[in-house]
Amino acid sequence: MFTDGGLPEGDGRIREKVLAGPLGDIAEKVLQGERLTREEGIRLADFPDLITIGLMADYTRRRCVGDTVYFINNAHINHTNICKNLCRFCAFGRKAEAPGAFVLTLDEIAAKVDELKAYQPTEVHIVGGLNPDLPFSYYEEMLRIVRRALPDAHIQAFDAVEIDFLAEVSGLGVEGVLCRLQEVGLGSLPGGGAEIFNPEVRHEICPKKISGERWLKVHETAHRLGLRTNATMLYGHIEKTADRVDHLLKLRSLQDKTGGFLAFIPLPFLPENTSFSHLPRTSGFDDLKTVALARLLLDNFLYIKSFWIMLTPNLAQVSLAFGANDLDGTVREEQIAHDAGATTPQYQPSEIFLRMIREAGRIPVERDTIYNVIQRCT
Ligand code: V47
Repeated sequence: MFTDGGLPEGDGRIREKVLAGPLGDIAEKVLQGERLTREEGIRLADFPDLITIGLMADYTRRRCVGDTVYFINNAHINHTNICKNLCRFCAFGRKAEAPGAFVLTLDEIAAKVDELKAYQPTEVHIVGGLNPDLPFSYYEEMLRIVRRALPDAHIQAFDAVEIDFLAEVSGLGVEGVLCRLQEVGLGSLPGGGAEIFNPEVRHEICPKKISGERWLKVHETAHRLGLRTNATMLYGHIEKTADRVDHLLKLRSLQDKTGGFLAFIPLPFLPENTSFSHLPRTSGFDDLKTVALARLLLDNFLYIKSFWIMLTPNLAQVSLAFGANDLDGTVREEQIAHDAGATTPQYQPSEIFLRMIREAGRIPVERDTIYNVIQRCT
């Protein structure tokens, strides 16, 4: 057991720990590559022995996706923080008249992407607030500007919540908006806005946001149109274990149906400057267990991404031993996490990713957004 590319043969301690322990039945299923149930997910998530869960997640990671760990040379742009939803967990969104509210003009966006030319990012990642003053033409023109300046970069832009908003603003519907944005360069959708699908939790943390069902519908529509998308889960606020598991299982079901998701990114809640600033930050223990849980339940997702900006580089690196196989990217400028108290830098050069990944005994690969290999850094 745990021998084929997994753990050292004959390590009785580990066998005893995992197979003869209270999660032995789940470990057997993991070894057989069998799908885990909701109840098993809840048992895993509630089980205090992080190492046991980590061993299973690492085994699954190695068997399913091997030793490659991905990173990307990308750049984030946040075009506005004015938002009509003002989610209670979010420190980034503002009312138009609030201090610090901003909208980048199209000229400012042009100047920003011009600056990016020097770094030749292979991805430009764009997300912002739901700003009622911006016409649909602003979004189309923004993508044209990025495409003109960086014709080879993949544009990953506008999460499902923004797409739903644009469908309303433009009167084009979700499919209409996605087609129009595809025509001007949209390549894929980021995974934000998923939060936690449970409607009661959603009502408490983001009462004005589209429902989880609607979020899933937007992704399903995108997948039907040939757009790949990512998925996230915001954890560590008021949700319960079962809410996390149910969230992951909803993503797994949609992935069974469409196969359109690329990466899953667990996002630890950062409480500063939010309505939940009284809550503590997530613990390293919980962060690693959440990565492992995602790897074990999301058996149809190839990429479990640890977003180093929110997780910290150190924990993101350790998460490579708990099921993760992607560290996201260079980023360069980030506001959503930093407004909520992230103390990480906003930029990390490729060399740091190489070191983080090699130190973990894995093979660094620079990828593009849809996981084509740009460079295998052996
Ligand atoms: O949609 C907002 C979350 C998301 C907070 O798709 C918060 O590859 C923690 O989605 N604490 C934006 N999280 C970031 C995001 C993302 C990041 C990196 C890669 C990808 C990808 C997507 O951040 C928001 C929201 O879910 N968020 N406020 C907060 N206080």
